[in-house]
Amino acid sequence: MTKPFYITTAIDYVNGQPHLGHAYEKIITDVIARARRSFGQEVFFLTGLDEHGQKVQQVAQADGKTPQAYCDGLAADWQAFAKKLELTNNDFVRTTSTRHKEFVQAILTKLHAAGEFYQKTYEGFYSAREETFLTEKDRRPDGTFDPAYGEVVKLQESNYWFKLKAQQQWLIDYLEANPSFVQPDYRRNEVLGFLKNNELEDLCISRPLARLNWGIPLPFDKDYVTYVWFDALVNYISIPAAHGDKTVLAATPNLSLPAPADQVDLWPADIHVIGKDILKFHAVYWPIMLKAMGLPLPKQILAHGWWQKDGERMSKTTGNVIDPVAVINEWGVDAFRFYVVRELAIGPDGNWTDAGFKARYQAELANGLGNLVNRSLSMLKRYRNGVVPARHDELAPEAAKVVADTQALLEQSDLQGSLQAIWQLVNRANQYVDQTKPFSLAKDPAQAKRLDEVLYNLAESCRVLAVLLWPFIPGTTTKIFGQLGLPGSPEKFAAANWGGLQPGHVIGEPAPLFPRKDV
Ligand code: ME8
Repeated sequence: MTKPFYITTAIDYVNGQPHLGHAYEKIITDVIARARRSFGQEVFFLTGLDEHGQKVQQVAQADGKTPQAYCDGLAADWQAFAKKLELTNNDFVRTTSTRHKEFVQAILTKLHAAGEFYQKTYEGFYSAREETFLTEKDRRPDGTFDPAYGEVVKLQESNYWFKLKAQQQWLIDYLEANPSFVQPDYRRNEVLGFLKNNELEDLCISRPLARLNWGIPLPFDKDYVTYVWFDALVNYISIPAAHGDKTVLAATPNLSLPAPADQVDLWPADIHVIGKDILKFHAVYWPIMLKAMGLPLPKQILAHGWWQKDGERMSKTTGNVIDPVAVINEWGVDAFRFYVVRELAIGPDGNWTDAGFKARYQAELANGLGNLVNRSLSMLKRYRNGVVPARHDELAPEAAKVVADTQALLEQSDLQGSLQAIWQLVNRANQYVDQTKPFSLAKDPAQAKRLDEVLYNLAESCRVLAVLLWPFIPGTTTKIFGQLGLPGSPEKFAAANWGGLQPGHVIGEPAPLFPRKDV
């Protein structure tokens, strides 16, 4: 059996409600997962929550709850959010679960026994918001720290450190030899630049209980909990282990949890989808951790950019936020999924404007795709009682090109490019209606054959579009199939080949897909 395609998202801190940035990352990952499934690949898609650390402990305290009660309450909201986005994740990790905590402890025990850690006292600066130590080098030219670090406090404490210094060169070599390991290219160059121009500091992997108790206890020293990032990154292998991943289990013979009866083959991950701000953790610390554990590296780290709203950083304090749930309730989940993927390529930063969202809804969804499907099927219903005429291939070559282009772009996870390619067919088919004027042909009995041809090309284009668009807007494409009188969902990419609609087949009832709104 071939190895499933294993794809993950970052796991989100549960210190509030999900926002646009979280939604975006989960949606692009879901589109890639669905696209791979539609190609016939088995996929394992993992997402979830990062529940430990000082940030979570602080908000729980402010809320008058224990951290666990606080996380349990919010985890339900986040899981409901994943459903609202129509994510097809195969599992949902919570880092407070036993299966994850026990696994992290097994890893720590193994690395400790292998001499990878040492204890030392550190004096310096600490940012709770970023859960990280800072040095003089992190100061800006004016002597202050970037406000992104939040409050920075000076502290002195004894901790366990993970030896990284000796790892610098092989990682540079690896990044240079494997251009697709970090994508897009400019992010890879950023990592290489960092590694070539800085000496890698050892990584502090503990926090003293006296300062923070909301974490996984170090198995070899009861006075400490595990640094939240060390805990969080391990989710990418703790969950495969819980599913019986043979590679991961072979590297953790000391794991006390019983292994499942059936083995699976997930690790290494095919893609870790993450935001640009956590690139160093994934492209520097994580590979080094994996190497120390004796595990292969993930095949790709795909870093997306950040969303702003109206040109400014989103912030709860200023109220400059997008509530994805409110947008979805008003416009539908597919309008939201479509907009974020179409608006922003995976890589650069994006900017949400309400006007931009409404403009795409109106032009591309309502007037573009929606109008095409509605008028194509309504005319087939009106002029031919909904019975599909004989096959005709006038638009077949153009459709075939769009299908091939879309497949190639999806294989490279170029989702925005795929939608652009697919819209070439939407636009071409709409133009075809305007050029062939089926409403005029219908008035002339001598044009009956030509009208049949046009109606077939239009209905078949709608079917092909439903197949191509399924990973992006699954609910809408299932509706298109329903209106075409076809069963189920257009889940199989192979069905995008021209000629699937059979002559004599009777379609269902046309209905608007994207109601026009007065905006
Ligand atoms: O970093 N636009 O969690 P997190 C786009 N728990 N993406 C955004 C964004 C924005 N405005 N804001 C956040 C963490 N993100 C860790 C991850 S993984 C082992 C641990 C993205 O809740 C961000 O880049 O702060 C990250 O990929 C994800 O949301 C979770 O961010």
